[in-house]
Amino acid sequence: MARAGRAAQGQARRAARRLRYTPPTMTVQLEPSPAPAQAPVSRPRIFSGIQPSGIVHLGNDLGAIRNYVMLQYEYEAIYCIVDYHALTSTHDAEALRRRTREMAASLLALGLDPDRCTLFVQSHRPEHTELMWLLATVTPVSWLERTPTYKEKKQNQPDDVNHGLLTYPVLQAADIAIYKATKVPVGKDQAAHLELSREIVRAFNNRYGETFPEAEAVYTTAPVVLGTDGVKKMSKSVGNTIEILASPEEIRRQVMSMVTDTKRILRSDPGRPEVCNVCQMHRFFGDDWEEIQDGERSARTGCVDTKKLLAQRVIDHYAPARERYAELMAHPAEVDGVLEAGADRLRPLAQATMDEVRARMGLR
Ligand code: AQP
Repeated sequence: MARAGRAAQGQARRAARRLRYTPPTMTVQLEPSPAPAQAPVSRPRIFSGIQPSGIVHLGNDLGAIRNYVMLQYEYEAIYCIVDYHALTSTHDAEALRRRTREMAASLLALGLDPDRCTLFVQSHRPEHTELMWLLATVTPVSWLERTPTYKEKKQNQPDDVNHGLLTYPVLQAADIAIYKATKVPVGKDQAAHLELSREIVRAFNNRYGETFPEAEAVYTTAPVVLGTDGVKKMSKSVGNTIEILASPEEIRRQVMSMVTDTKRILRSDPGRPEVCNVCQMHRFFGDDWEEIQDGERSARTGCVDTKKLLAQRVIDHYAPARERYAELMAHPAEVDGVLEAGADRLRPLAQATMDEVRARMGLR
């Protein structure tokens, strides 16, 4: 009886368990399961720096800034006003402060959008100089001494051959490496510097393990832009610039001072547009540059006509930017706010790289 009772209890428990188990009811017919969710696609990071020179010249825009603007839509773009670099030739504190803001306003006026890119001032992220020191310890002095710009600067400012002039490329390497940027929009005049940056990070990676990518240059279609003298690279320190945000009168004066084909003496002489700097610049300011070149070649047009046309086109092209620039300069707090927000946004990135580098080098 007792055995029969235990058996009955066991049956009851099993029945109860069966009752508790309610098979799930399929209320919705499921579609085939979707592909696994993907992480948001992160955009490759680019970095570029520009000196706070106070003026933006045609070389800057054709060689680099046009690309800054275009690439901000495609990349995670970081643009830096490199005031530490400027200290190698500028020692006027007030001028440096003013020019830094002017450069920021110029870049914003030319199309940088703080919602699409990060614009900041180099000295607001002091990690740049810390990394520079660490990279300096893997950089042979001979690499720096052979840099063409160092040789040039030594000639241009013989009374001020400071250590910063020599170390300049190491700071450039640090600027790029600290954000692990993989691309660098620069003018073709910077090709040697960028190669040196790649060599420096390669030397670091070889010694301490793969840490930094070797960033590649991104060039515009423009060659190294020649100055108004038609011989040297357009450059502030040479004084052969066309200042694109200057007044129309100033732009006209600068363009009209341009040296054209030196062998074309008379108006009736056929010109050589392939060596004429003015004809070459027309390529960037209209679709009719071949016609313009043809006019020069056949002496249908004179150099003065071609220069007047170029001056007008440069003035017209930059008129909206000139207006925006004036507005921004009338609201300096807004410009400064963009720069501060930019430096703040970059803090975690810069600090993470420094943590990694210090650990690799045995500093922590
Ligand atoms: N002439 C140029 N042709 C093409 N690209 C140029 N860039 C400068 N000049 C030319 C590009 O502009 C960006 C900013 O460079 P930077 O800050 O080195 O330029 P900068 O100081 O305005 O150059 P300068 O005038 O030559 O300065 P100084 O006289 O002080 O040395 C870079 O991407 C550069 O390639």
